[in-house]
Amino acid sequence: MRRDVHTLCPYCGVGCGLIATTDGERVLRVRGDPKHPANFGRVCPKGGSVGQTVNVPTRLRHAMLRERFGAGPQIVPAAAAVRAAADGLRRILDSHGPGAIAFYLSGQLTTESQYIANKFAKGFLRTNHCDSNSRLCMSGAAVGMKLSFGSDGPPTAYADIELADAFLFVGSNAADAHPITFERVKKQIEKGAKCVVADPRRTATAAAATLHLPVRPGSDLSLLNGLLHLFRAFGKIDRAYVNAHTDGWAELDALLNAYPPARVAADCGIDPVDLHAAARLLADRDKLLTFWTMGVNQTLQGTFTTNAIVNLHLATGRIGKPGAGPFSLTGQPNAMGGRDVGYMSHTLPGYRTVVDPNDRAAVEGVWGVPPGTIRPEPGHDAVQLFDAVDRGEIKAVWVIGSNPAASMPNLPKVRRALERAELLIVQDAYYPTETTRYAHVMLPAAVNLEMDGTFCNSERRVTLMRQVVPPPGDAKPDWQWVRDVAAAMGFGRGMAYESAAAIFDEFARSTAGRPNDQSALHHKLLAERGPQQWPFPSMGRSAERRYADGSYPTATGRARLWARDAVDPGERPTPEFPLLLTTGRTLNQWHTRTKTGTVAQLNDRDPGPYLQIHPDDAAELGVADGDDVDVASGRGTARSVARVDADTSPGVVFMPIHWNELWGRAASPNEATTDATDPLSQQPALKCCAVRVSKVGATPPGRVRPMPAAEPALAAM
Ligand SMILES: Nc1nc2c(c(=O)[nH]1)N[C@H]1C(S)=C(S)[C@@H](COP(=O)(O)OP(=O)(O)OC[C@H]3O[C@@H](n4cnc5c(=O)[nH]c(N)nc54)[C@H](O)[C@@H]3O)O[C@H]1N2
Ligand SMILES: Nc1nc2c(c(=O)[nH]1)N[C@H]1C(S)=C(S)[C@@H](COP(=O)(O)OP(=O)(O)OC[C@H]3O[C@@H](n4cnc5c(=O)[nH]c(N)nc54)[C@H](O)[C@@H]3O)O[C@H]1N2
Ligand code: SF4
Ligand SMILES: [Mo]
Repeated sequence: MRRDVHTLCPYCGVGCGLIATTDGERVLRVRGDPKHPANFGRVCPKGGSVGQTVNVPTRLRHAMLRERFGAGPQIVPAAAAVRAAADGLRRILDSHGPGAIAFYLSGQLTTESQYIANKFAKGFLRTNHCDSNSRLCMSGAAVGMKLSFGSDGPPTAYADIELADAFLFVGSNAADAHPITFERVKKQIEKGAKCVVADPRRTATAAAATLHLPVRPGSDLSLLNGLLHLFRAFGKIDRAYVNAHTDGWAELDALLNAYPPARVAADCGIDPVDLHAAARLLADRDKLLTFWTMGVNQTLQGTFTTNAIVNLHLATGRIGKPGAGPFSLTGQPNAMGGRDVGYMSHTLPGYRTVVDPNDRAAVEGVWGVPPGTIRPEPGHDAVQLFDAVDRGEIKAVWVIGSNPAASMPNLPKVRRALERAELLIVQDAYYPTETTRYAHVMLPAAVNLEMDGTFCNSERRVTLMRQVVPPPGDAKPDWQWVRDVAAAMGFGRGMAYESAAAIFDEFARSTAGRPNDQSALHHKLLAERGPQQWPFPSMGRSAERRYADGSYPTATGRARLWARDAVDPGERPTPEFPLLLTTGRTLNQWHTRTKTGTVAQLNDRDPGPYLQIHPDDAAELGVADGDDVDVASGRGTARSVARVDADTSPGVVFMPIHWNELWGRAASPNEATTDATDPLSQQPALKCCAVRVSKVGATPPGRVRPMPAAEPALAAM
């Protein structure tokens, strides 16, 4: 019996709705959901092929235990793995206290799984060392929006794209990273809208723009202050809006004097004529959307740059109106859900924080735990967390849905930490990954086509996914593993959920009266009425666009204009490390490739790693296209293959993040990247590190190594 099931794409934060056809056992076909407001039936190559990633030899089908680092893993019954995880955590909890236990979660888990893991950590084990890969991703935008608006979460909706007449992309290569959203933007450009892209590389996004500004890495704050300086000169400041709805204009107004076009063009390494043209294009149109992602967030000044982006909109009154506003694009499919449930080391459900006594008390009430249970100090952020493991302070880490041995900066240090962990629990859907090599306990997870649950996308839209096929072997949804380990530790009460729907109900209740109120949402409503945007409060109205009335959830009810002076972008070229390495994505691969690496047509299109380098730099180094190169920083050395290409700026080299240790020794750019972090958001500056590139030896061009297969015994399972 064939049937169609509504689900959604497990890849990017666009959050495309999918319809999967199944015979009950296999995924027969996947297509875009014509009614879903994120994609109206469209899908990109990754979403369209996701059905092929489910039943592959590299799935982790059974639980495994490994006695110590270096020993071979043994397949064990699920109950034995739960026992081992529970006993290990109990031993460490009793002998070293909660501070010795950490969780590292993911924006690729369902809201339900994120919620229960966060609750278990902060409300039962009483450790706030519960962070997530969103720290590497959305932290700068989240902290920046909270400072500017009083709340995280973008104010905009995808429907604004069709209403906009100008677009600014800052550090976003949406054509590759958010392809379906960018398709909509492109249609508007074809209809006459103008588009400016600031990126050190001429990306597919830049190529589709009206104007590309090839800014120097880390110079965006200067650019944004410079644009607002020119808007002011053009008489585009909306005084009425500024007076009625913002605080801080006087300081910002004074700061802008220091950003005349000549200085800004010099800071950014761009032509002053282009700067002027960009300002004109963006000033002359009322309906401006500004998109930003990792080129902003993954810098030492990501929070400040977010503030500066918001300033552009507040100061010109282009916010809370159709077709206008700052639009932070979410990376992972459910990083927004993770922020909603408060899965960062300083946050709690409902956009609350651990440092606020009222917030703690409210969440303790929802969780049914005694007053004073939640600790008041923020836990370690991702970088600090693995540092604490390295120092031996944190002894147990439970990783769910991330691959930190590939995706964290400064990998030599992270690997050392993982080797030292006394108990590493890795809950993943695939095997091997770079991280499973270090795991003592491996718990097999269901993937999204195998379970019920919700994701929340970039426009704050919550979509329900329904199980399409059963998970293989002993794999099960993430929340069930957490529940079962909690029960085995004696924390049954308060954690004994029977369904994802029941967890969602509790989560929804926790948001009542908060900026991200979605207390009237539940699985049944989402099944009957389709995906919904928050706010979705029980008595009030849901809103497609936030802040339409100009009132903000701050103490004064006004938004804050922050005067953010350009700060030192961190690493600069030196004689020893004369080039700047930036890192990022390609259209057909997803992160560490556990999924996309199994799909032939995606690998055909994006077959292998490379180091993009400008012809002038390559000539100076004697590097030719296809040469093996070493990319060295003070921290470590990555090895790649040179792609000589004038689409990157001179002085800036680029490596995609998708090919890591399983592909080839030292293949990951994170061998070299810096783990220095933004002081406000603690997000590492993955986009900018000083490196030296040198040729290793000529190799045949076009060499492609296959994804390593699972161990033969596992492949047969
Ligand atoms: N195909 C695909 N899509 C994805 C993902 C994937 O793995 N594959 N991952 C998803 C996730 S989790 C995320 S976070 C998003 C990321 O989405 P994006 O942020 O759009 O992707 P990146 O390639 O990481 O970086 C974007 C651009 O930032 C530029 N950049 C680097 N430094 C600077 C700078 O200082 N200033 C400016 N203005 N630009 C700079 C880079 O050249 C790069 O083109 O993509 C999501 N979508
Ligand atoms: N140099 C550099 N480093 C970066 C970045 C960069 O731009 N440059 N980007 C950073 C960003 S923005 C991000 S988001 C991170 C991403 O980094 P990671 O989170 O490490 O990337 P993934 O490969 O997506 O890892 C997800 C893991 O979860 C598994 N998985 C998939 N679905 C499920 C599930 O439902 N349940 C469970 N339990 N497991 C599942 C996958 O098999 C995979 O092993 O990388 C960061 N690292
Ligand atoms: S745009 Fe993103 S969400 Fe949509 S199909 Fe592609 S990867 Fe999936
Ligand atoms: Mo991300």
